[in-house]
Parts: sequence; C-alpha cells; structure tokens
Amino acid sequence: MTPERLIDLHDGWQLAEVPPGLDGPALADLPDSAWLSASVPGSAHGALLATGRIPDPFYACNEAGVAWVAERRWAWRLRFDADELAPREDLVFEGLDTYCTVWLNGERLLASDNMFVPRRADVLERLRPHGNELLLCFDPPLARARAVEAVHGKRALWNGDSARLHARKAQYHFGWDWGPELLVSGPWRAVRRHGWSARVADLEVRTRLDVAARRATLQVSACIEGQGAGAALRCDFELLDPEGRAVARAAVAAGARAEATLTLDDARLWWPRGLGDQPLYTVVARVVDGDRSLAEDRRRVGLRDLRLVQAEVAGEAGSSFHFEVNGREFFAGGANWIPDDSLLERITPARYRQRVAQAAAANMNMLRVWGGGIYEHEAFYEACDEMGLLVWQDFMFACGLYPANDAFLASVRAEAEAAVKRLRHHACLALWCGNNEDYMLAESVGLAGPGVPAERFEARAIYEGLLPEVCAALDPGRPYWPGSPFTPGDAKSSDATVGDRHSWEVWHQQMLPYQCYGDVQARFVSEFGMQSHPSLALFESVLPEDERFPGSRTVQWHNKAGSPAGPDGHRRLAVYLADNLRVGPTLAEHVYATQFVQAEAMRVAYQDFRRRWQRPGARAVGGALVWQLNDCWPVTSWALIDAAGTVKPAWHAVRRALAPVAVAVRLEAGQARLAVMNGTTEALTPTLQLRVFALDGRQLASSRLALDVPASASAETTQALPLLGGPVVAELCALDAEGRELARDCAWTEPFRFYQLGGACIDIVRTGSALALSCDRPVKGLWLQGADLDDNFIDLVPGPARRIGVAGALPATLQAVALDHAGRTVPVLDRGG
Ligand code: BMA
Repeated sequence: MTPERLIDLHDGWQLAEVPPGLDGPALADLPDSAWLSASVPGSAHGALLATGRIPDPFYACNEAGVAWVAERRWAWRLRFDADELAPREDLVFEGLDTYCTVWLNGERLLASDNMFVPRRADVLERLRPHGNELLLCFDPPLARARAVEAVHGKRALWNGDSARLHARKAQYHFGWDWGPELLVSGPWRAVRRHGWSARVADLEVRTRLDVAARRATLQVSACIEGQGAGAALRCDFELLDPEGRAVARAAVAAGARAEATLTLDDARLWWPRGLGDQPLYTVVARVVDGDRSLAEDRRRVGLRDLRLVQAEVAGEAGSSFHFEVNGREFFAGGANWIPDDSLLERITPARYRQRVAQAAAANMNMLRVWGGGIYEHEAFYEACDEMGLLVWQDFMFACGLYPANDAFLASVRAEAEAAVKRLRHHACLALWCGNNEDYMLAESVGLAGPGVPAERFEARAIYEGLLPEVCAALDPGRPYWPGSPFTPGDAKSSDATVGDRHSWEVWHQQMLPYQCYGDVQARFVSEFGMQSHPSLALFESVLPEDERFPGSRTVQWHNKAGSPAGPDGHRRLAVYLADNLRVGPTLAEHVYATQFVQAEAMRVAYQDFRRRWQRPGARAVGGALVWQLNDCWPVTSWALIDAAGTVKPAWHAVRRALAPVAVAVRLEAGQARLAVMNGTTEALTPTLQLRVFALDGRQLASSRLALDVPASASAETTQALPLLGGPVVAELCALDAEGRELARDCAWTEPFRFYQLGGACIDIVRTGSALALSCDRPVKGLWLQGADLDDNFIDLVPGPARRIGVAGALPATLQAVALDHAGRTVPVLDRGG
C-alpha cells in the first residue's frame, strides 16, 4: 500500500477569456495568444492585473473601469503529467469562486455554485501518464445570481445587488459601504492532486476538561477511507504537548471510524490574551500498515472550558451577555474583522499574522469574523490560537432576506458542515453566529419583531434550524447564537437588556454625538464605529494629483458609505467634524481631523462600555467589538487599520482603553468622574492623581485619592473641582504603590472648536532608546509619524516629560501634528542620557 501524496497544483496555470458559445474541450481551439499566465490560488482580476491587462482597480475610480472583467467567462487551464498513479487519485478543489465547471481531459468532472464548499473528484480512471489537461470555466457571478433571482424573486437587503442573496459567494464582493464592487471569480483556494491508498477523511477532537483537577479527556475519532482488501490497518492516535512530546497514545483498528480516548493530567490550560498563556497541544491520527505510515492528519487544540453566560444583572432588567473561560469571567474587547483585501489571493499567512498581531497589540481579546466576508484562512485562526484572540464566527450571511428554498438550504448545509468541520478544533473559536443583521433587516420590513408571526421570516429555517443543527451535530458544546444582533423571544434585535446589540446611534440612525456613548445601553456591543480617512500616504497613492483635496470626486469615490439614496459618508463625516473641530482646507488636515474624531469616539465608547463591566453578578456590558478592525482597499471607513496596514490614532485610543488597567475621566458640573477598569486577575488599590490645567498651562487643581478595584471589575468615584472659569484639561493617572503610572486619560472642555490650542512649545528629546515629550502648555492629540512608537496620539500637559518607547531606530526628525498645530517636521533633540 502506498503512502498518500498531496501535490499542490500552484504553478503553470493559464487564463483566457471564454468567447460566447465556447465551452469545455472546445477551448482547445483558442489560439495560444489568448492564454496568459496565472497562478492558483487566484482570480481573473488578479491575473489580469499581474500581467498588466487591467489597471489597479483600487487607483482613482478604476473600479468602474474594470467592471467588464466580472461580466465575462474565464477559463483556467493546467497541463500536467501523472506518470505515477496511486491506488486512488483525487483532484481536490479547496475553493472555487463561484460558478465553475471543471473538465479533465475533455470530460466534465463537476460543477460548483458555492465558493465555500470544497470539492473532491475521483480521477483515477481519467488520468493519463502525460499531457493531462485540467480546465476550470467560471461564469460571470452576477449573471448567474440574477438567473436564480429571476426564478426565486427579488428580496430586500442593504449593500450590493439584490441577486447576491441567491449566491453563495462572499457578499462583500458585490460592494459594501466600505468596499468596492469587484466581482472576482477563480480558484480562490488551493487545487491539489491527492494520491492515496488510505486517507484520514475527517478527524474530530472533543475535549472535556476538569479545570480544578487540571485533567483533560479527549475523545478522538477519525474517518478513514480506503482499505486494501484484507489489510489490517491500524490507526495510531497521539497527543503531543506544546513542545512536541507525546503525552498520550492509543492504537485502534483502522475501521471506517477509528475512535479512542486520550487522557491528560496536569493539563496546561489555554487562556484568552491577558488572562494567561496559549499552550497548544496536537492530536495526530496516523493510519499505519505494519510499521509504515500510509496517511496522517493532525489538529492543534487548546485545552480550555469556554462558556457564554447570560445571567442576572443586579439592579437591571434582562440578563448579561458575557464570556467565561476556565471558570473566569472576562470583558471581551475587540473588533469586527472583514476580509483584508478584495483580492483574497493576495492575503499571505504573514499578512494574517501581522493583522492579528496588531489586534493583539491593541489589547484586544476577541475578533468577530463578519458574515459578509469569508470563513477565513487557516493562518488567521492559527494566529488567533497562538495570540489568544477569541473568534466570534458568523456564518456567511449579511444584511439580507435570504431565501430558504430546498436548493439553497442544501447548498448552505454543505457549506456549514465544511466550515464547522474545518474550524471546530481551534482553541480561539468562541461562538458560532447565524448571520449579520438579517433579523434587523427583517424587522425593518415588518417580517420580524414583536407580534410578528415567526414563519413570516423564512430565513429562520437557516438561523434557527439548519445551522444550529449542524453545530449541535458536528461541534456540540460550543455556543451558537442565531444572529448578530439577536434577542431571544418576541423582542426587537435592538433590545438593550438581552443578547448582543449593534450600537449605531452614533454615525448611523440619529447620528448622536460620540460624547453620548455613555447613554448607549447594550449587554454586548457587537458593532459601533466612526469613520476616518486612511493615512495620507495611502490616500494619496490612489488619488490623482489634481484630486487630492477633501471634496474631490475621487475622495468621494473612496467613501462607499451611503444608502440607495446615494453616498452620504462625506456628509456624516462633515457633521462630526463641524460638531467638534475647526478643519483646514487641505487633504492632510482633513485626514488628521477625521482620524482625531474617530480616536476620540473610540476612547469614549470603549471606556463607557468597559465601565459597565462592573462586578460579578452585575455584568451590565459583557463586551465591545468595534466596527471594523481592517480594510480591504484604500478607503474612508470605520477601520482602525488602513489597507496599507498602517494603524490610525484610533488604534492607540483603543489600545489604551482596553489595557489590562485603564482609567477614564469625565468633566461634569463641579466635579470629575473617575473610573478604573481592572482586567487583571488581582485586586488593585491605585492612587488616582487628578491634575487640572488651564489652556495656557497654569495648573488649577491637583488631588489624589485611593480607590479599591477588585479583580476583573470596574469601579468609579467622583472628585470635586473648584470653579474653573474657562476651558480646561484634566489629566487622570492611576499610580501603583511605587508611584509608577498604571494608566492615564485626559478630559478636555468640549467642543474643541470653541477655543485655540496652538502655539505650544513641544520638546521631543531622545533618552536612550525612548523619547521624552514635554510641553509648556496643554497639547491635544499629538500624532507623531516616522518611528514605531509604543504610544501615540498623545495628550500632553505641563510637568514631567512623558516617556514613549520606540521600537527600532530612533530617527533624527519626526512628522508631528496636533490639534491647532500644523503638521511639520520636528527635530528629535539629543540631550544625552
Ligand atoms: C453594519 C455592519 C456592516 C456595515 C457597517 C457600517 O451594518 O454589519 O454591514 O458595513 O454596519 O455601516
């Protein structure tokens, strides 16, 4: 019996446009000149771009100019030899986007219409030793989706063409309020040749954990295919510890399903970031014939007991919505994740790691994989496993009234089973969620909500039937939530006392000032956000010279927010700018101003949501996930990190607000409200030092008080203030027993537009491998570029200099801008030491 052999069919592909009426084997008649080189995973847009056949779709308004690509049929061709055949030979297609017919040596192998369902075809009889020809023919996605829509009818939605609801294709490809319409097609995941005599078709690990005893019991089961007649194959299971040492073993007969129980004492527990380490064990299943290994599969697992808790909130209606791991409750602070590029093939494992690491470095412990994107790449979940970022995983439905006809349900079932089987072993996976905003949309058209008969909203068959069924069967024990947002029972999905909630009172709906986030009620805020421009460098890279001004057509083209009535992102931005700032005419000033407002909004939001984490038995707000962490192209959006991977000021505001220990100060009539959020596992009694300054730098008040803050809790108090008579800034620092700063926050008299802050003398001095920042009068939002700083977008007040760590080389100058201080190059002074 021959050991299995997996061959990645990555190189040597060619792409050609398929003239109307031609198909399959007839494509052989196309002249060689019609074929251009391509690679898999890939897309037609990607191959045309790489060979200079289309301009960069992200530049200027080229998105419109390349729309023709999506309207054509594209064929991918690979010629290969197969001189050595195994007893079984399959071609494996990990992902075909979306409407694809596959031909091998002129024979039709399969047809796909769901980009999320991997396909496998037995080709043993069809392969020949030399000159095999594999053809993948992709139809225009919109045309195919519309053909289905024509049969089943138009349905309500937000974002994109209504036909998308009938297509099992990444919904954001149809265009979203932060993304271009780029209806890519192609083999977006790997194509492989698999030769085998036996294979592990599926490997499942079900873990039971006795946290107190540190004892883990792993039920492992492998589905094994291929059995040489009479062959007495064995399946060896092994559990490897994080260092790769075998700590448990079992050997069983390799029947169609091989099962065993592995137990482990002294188990090392996996924790979300901030609560502990992320040790990862590996379960290996090996099919052996005598002493020869024929096939193998492995799963990396973390041993942890994670629960979704919905418990009483003392003194309030409804119930909490929070997570508990290994018996410890924690506040889930994080973000919504969208696909990191419109051309998925460009997202490398290194890029996934970088983006997840940026979320981790912002003190996040949860990412929501949003329902309009994709079930993400392995590299994403592996990075989350290793960095301790939990994943709220949506199934791929977003902002629409999806059909529930039999064909659609069958396709969704295959997709859900494939996704659950592929992802269920990941330690990071916290929860399955049925959809994004489909209950909200159904309510908005009267098909759901209080008093509306459930059957009126037919997609419940998916979210309350098919998906929980698949999860219960293939991944029991992991929480399933029907939608985001969702409220059980006969209540609106926007109910603030139960379940999760999307808080769009700020930006959408009534466009509340961001300073009002404290009035926003929710048990778990799974979306909220504020827009800003990308970094100036990235923005200018896609704006023609003469379009580099705030109101230009191309700037507007790169802001997709709006409704069927038209784009409105620029208008909403204008309102928030007008509310808070005086903004200069240049693009650079507009970039800083929008990023300033976003950073302030994030500071207020995360602080106000996290303050409500409160204490055991009163977990009023269990988490906050901002819309959105990242971008898929250069755009004005709600992202904290732009498409070049550059973090915005808001990223630093979030990092500070989600730090293990964070503080918040609010100026109120005659007093300051002080809050401490303690995410550590230790109780703390910090000294709260409050200093109040006039804007000319005079110190008007100073006080210190001690505040007890239990572990994993928040506590508040107030400090009386003298009559201040004019605009001020209050700096709150939490100090430990040695007087070291644990956390800091500043509150200013607002709105900023009412007064001038310019003219401050800001000193930036090199001290060893750090910078010391000082000023003669208060400075708001000092944004320094040109070095990798461990803090930025900083408020400065007179007094001791602020020490900022620098990763990597210390430059001689930096780009500096602050509120009412024009952007300029500033020297990094060297005072030795
Ligand atoms: C919510 C999200 C996204 C959208 C965002 C910003 O609706 O679910 O669909 O992009 O708000 O409008």
